[in-house]
Amino acid sequence: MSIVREPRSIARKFLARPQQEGLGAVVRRSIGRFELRYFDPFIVLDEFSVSAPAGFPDHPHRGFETVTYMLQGAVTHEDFDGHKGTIKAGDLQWMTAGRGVIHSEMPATEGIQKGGEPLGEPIAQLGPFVMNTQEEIDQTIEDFENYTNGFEKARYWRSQARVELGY
Ligand SMILES: [Mn+2]
Repeated sequence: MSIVREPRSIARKFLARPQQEGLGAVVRRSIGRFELRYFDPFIVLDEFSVSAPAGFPDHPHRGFETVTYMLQGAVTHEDFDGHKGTIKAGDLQWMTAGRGVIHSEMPATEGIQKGGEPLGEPIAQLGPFVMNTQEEIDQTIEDFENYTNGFEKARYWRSQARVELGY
């Protein structure tokens, strides 16, 4: 572990404005917005404050890990591999998207989402997919659309949250 001996100056300040995400959800994105595209190893840092029925229903990920830390309330995670669980204030969930996952995160009261240690890898990102090259992004879209290479279970799976929402 390194110890910071010299205070570092603030390089840049900007406002993480609220933006729409998921279904009627609003997030304040700091890392991952125009002013701070990447902050290795973090791709996105979202702070969200969401009440039911808003949330983040069924959506895909590939190529990175998500860490969700709850400050207040609770959020229920479901994924197409049959994992389901609810995290509450003070709980942390770490999910490895690996080569593909579809999951839902519903509903949350308040939380924060971020990723791990510096990787120094090239990054190609398109929405919920984070890879190293544009070719891999293109392949991911193809896999997602054709339910292949990790997205096989996406064809028929629907989260219970989504079924309850009726769409
Ligand atoms: Mn997600």
